[in-house]
Amino acid sequence: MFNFFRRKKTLEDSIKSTPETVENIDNLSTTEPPTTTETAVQSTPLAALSTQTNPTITSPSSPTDSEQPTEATPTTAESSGWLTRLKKGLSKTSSNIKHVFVGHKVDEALFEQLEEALLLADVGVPATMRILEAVRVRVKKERIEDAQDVKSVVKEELIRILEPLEKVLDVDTHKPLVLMVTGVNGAGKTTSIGKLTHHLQHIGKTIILAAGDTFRAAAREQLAVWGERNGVTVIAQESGDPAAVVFDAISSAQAKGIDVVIADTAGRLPTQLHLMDELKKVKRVANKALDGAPHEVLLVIDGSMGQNALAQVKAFDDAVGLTGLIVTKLDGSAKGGVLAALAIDRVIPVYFIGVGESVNDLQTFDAREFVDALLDE
Ligand SMILES: Nc1nc2c(ncn2[C@@H]2O[C@H](COP(=O)(O)OP(=O)(O)O)[C@@H](O)[C@H]2O)c(=O)[nH]1
Ligand SMILES: [Mg+2]
Repeated sequence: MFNFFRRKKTLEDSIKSTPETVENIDNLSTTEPPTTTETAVQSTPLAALSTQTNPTITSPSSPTDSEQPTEATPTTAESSGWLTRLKKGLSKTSSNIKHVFVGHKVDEALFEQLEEALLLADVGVPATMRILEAVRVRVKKERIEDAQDVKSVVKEELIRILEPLEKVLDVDTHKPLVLMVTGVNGAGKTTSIGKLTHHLQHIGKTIILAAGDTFRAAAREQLAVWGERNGVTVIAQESGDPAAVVFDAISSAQAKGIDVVIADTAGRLPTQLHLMDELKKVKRVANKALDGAPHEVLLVIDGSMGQNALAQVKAFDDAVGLTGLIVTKLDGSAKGGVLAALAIDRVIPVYFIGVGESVNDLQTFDAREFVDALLDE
């Protein structure tokens, strides 16, 4: 039985403060760490980006509008408004599914429409079949005759499917904790790092960011803007090897007693095998810098990518062994059902969901809250 009065989790609740054992990521380390010069960049103020020792990065020009993170306005209204944005984002899917239950008898036609609505919502075939099977069994067993009661069964089934994805990000077991953030271009990696930095600071953690997207100068600058906004150090290099940047960032964090290193990486498609190999190298080199690092390998996926997201999860997981997901843009055109498809395909925890572009728009994933946003009136 579900607890309908469960307290809403806050982001702070979701970040574990009690240490517990964390699985060690495979030690793939074989290569020598790259030798690089210290390139720590204090990111405040942005206009005066300067290296602490050997400057190897020049002051970046202002990012373009499209790269500029949205100004943070952490007002109470905003922090309570994220659920509204999530609901709005999911509203099309929501109305498609809810429509099935309006003015309908509980019969075969209803089941067929439900199946169609779930498939259209990106729930995918296996999860849709599982929900339909459960609904049919319960309708028969409990002699359900009201379509609204069928909706309640669908909700319960969806929650049952999604609950295994709920997991708390443990930020206390390792120091420094090293998070490596991966994904395709435009998924929301850098933005999510900015938001996560803000929230980790809020619970008293110190952070260093590693600008591991070394392909584009604009990518470094975008991270530097987030660094400036949050007042944290960004380790960057003008060009070259993302593994070297991550190595430097971890070494710097160790030297300065920093709690968390978050490594950004360049967007890549799973089909770009050489780039996937580069990611494996970043991981190996992180492990050279600190045994056991990276402690978390996160994949950021755009929630509106539908079934494509499944392929991304599989490919990145096979390549670098994912420990968690961040699903972004659920405030936009995402259909939402992809989370159920993910939960059936490969259970990788969804640590956070992105529900907007500003600093407070990162929330923990709560299955019940999500399903309520999808199917409640
Ligand atoms: N609406 C919305 N936009 C987002 C979200 N997360 C990221 N974005 C936007 O998606 C675009 C790409 O984000 P970015 O972090 O640069 O992606 P990256 O290439 O993976 O680093 C930017 O315009 C972000 O503002 C989100 O949760 N909701
Ligand atoms: Mg980026």
